[in-house]
Amino acid sequence: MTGKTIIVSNRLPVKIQEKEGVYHSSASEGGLATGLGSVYQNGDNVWIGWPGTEIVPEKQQEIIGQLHELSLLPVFLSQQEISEYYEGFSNEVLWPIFHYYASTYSNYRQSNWEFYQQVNQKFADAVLSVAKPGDTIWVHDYQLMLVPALVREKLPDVSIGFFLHIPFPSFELFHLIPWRNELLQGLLGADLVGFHTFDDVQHFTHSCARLLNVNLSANIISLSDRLVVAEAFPMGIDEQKYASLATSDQVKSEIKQLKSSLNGARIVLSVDRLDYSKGILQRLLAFEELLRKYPEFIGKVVLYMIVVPSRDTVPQYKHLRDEIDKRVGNINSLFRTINWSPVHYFYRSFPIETLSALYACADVALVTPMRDGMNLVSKEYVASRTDNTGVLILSEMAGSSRELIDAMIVNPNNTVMMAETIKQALEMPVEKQQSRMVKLRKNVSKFNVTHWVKIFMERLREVKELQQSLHTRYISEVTVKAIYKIYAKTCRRIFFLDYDGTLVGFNADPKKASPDEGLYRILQDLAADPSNTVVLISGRDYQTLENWFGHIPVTLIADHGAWQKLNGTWESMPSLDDQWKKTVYPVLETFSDRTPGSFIEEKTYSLVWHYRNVGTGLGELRAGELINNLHYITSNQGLQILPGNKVIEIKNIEVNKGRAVSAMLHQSQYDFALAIGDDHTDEDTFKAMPDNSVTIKVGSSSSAAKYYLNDVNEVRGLLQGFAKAVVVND
Ligand code: GDG
Repeated sequence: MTGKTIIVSNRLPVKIQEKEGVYHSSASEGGLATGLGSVYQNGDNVWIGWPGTEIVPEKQQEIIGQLHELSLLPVFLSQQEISEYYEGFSNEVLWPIFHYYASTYSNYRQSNWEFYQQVNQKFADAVLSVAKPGDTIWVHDYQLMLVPALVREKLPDVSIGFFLHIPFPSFELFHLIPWRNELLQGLLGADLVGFHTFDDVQHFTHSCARLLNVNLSANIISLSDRLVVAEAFPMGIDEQKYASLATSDQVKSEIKQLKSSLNGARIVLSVDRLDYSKGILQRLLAFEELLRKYPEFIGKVVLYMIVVPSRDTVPQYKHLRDEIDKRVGNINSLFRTINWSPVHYFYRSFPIETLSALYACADVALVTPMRDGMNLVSKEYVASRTDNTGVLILSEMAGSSRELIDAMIVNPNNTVMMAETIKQALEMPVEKQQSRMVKLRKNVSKFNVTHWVKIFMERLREVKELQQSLHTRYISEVTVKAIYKIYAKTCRRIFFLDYDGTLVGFNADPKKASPDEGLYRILQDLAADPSNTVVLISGRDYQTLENWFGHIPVTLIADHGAWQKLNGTWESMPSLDDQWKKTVYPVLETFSDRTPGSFIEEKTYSLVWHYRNVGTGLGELRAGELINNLHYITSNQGLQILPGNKVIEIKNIEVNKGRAVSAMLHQSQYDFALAIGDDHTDEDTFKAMPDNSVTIKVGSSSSAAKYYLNDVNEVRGLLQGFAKAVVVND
């Protein structure tokens, strides 16, 4: 990579603290800081973010200087910006919705949204103050979803990646947010949008398709100027750090102290930031259930619960803290003995060495969030188990449960089952613990944070290359001029033009997509030149083509080549059979009955199932099912199944546009041949064209065509130019 890399996140990877008017910075141990350390501390690279505290204006220059030494660039935020952008919008709108806490905790205030926009602009300005074309920018997390588009606006060709650390919710939740479209458009400023899991990718692409009406093909979103790739990159940790910490002298002595303080009681460990998404209250209920149902554990097991203070200025978090206090008090008062307390609860953070000692000591780690993007604690526990013992109980709602499949997976709402699972974990024989832990450790070690950074950056480079290769295929003005020049010098020319999606846009009712005056004029002008043969080659039935174009001097090929109008009369391909329709029609009928908005079109030699008016998602789902069913029925019947633009067409294998095109090309010698089309069926046309011809696909997805144009308007513009081309070049 040539340019520098710029990391952008809400918080810088250092903590700034003020002591008697002097500011000090100390490194933060977060997973992101560790993983990206190797990136931002290299060459000209830089990390942009908020220093985590309000800095008075007269001290800002000094802080900029201090942080510059560490390759960091601060974005200063006022108290009001922090409370509206960070606490108000990020933590009271995005966080709850994205963690499936819609109605209870989300608060939609216009002024919070305005501050979110304003602060995102501030971050984008900071990026733009250092970014140059050729640089790579990697933006992190839900606080900065608008930054990619804001940067793209000013630096259209720069490489931008975005990674979301929290889950992306299903459409049903996401579309509740009043500013959902703006948020998606912000993200689509990136070239690559990364998530922890494949579910998140699907939720995101689905929301884009439903709300923005963009073209979606698997995980690729096509915009008019670019394509954007969405992909899962499960984040890892610095597993070696945790493994070696666990065996360091300092940690060993902490382990000793801890063990002696517990009088041989076994440890169930829980570590989280204070957050309602972490399932802390449910976990306490499960532990209480364990003690109630299995009193043999009284005096033998403790729940060691660390809750790291976080966002406690937000009212819901304060309330949660009070609830935890109450429930811990309740359990302790119910079960405590003279020399044993069931819950050891700490509402504060500890140095990493203490955390590591706890990971190394804990017989069971109880990681049961209600919803979590990934959850690094589960991976840190695994990495710390250097002797391969210990049991991880993991919520199925944590992103990490997709990878750590050898954990004991639980539903965090099922407190009864969680209690049973804790019991099983405490009673699990060592060999069984080891056989599970070995597999878990392999996974955590292979997919570590360095690997995560590496594959994200590699993919971002690949996406840029993909975009560039497509870009070169887009017909530039220079190419258009060259085509017009050749056109002007030739005298036996043929044009194969598809109709729907090429010459006219799509309409919910196919009958309404009729030609307009402008299109008639373009075709008539083109056909007026005696050197030109203009062929309309469509999947439409011949009656429709006759009605629409019978009166103008163009050659018509209907039904993908099953019908042709030669010398003024329509002729069908000889010896085509349509008996198969009797078996296929009832299948299509069943699907139409089950899928509101879909309908069947019958043509002479084909049947078409249309699903343009079916809700997004359901249409695609049914289309997939239909294709599966049809494959079974149509095998050995000489039929082909053609998925098109919101249609599935079934027809005889002999009928395809390519055959019709070849036949026409053989009838005469042409010195200029051009074909334009937009869907699967036009690929046969492109393949049948001679090497020196001009083939153009409408839309930028992969194709056998040499070039592509974006839409119908661009096609019409190109065709209009031919009439003028001759005049200019004469
Ligand atoms: C977000 C997403 C996603 C905890 N207590 C102490 C301490 N910690 C450290 C842990 C761990 C980190 O905090 C917590 O990370 P999680 O991943 O568990 O959760 P979030 O903070 O909610 O993170 C999450 C993550 O982003 C990364 O993408 O996995 O889903 O919500 O590293 O070790 N560290 C120290 N003392 C403590 O007392 N030093």
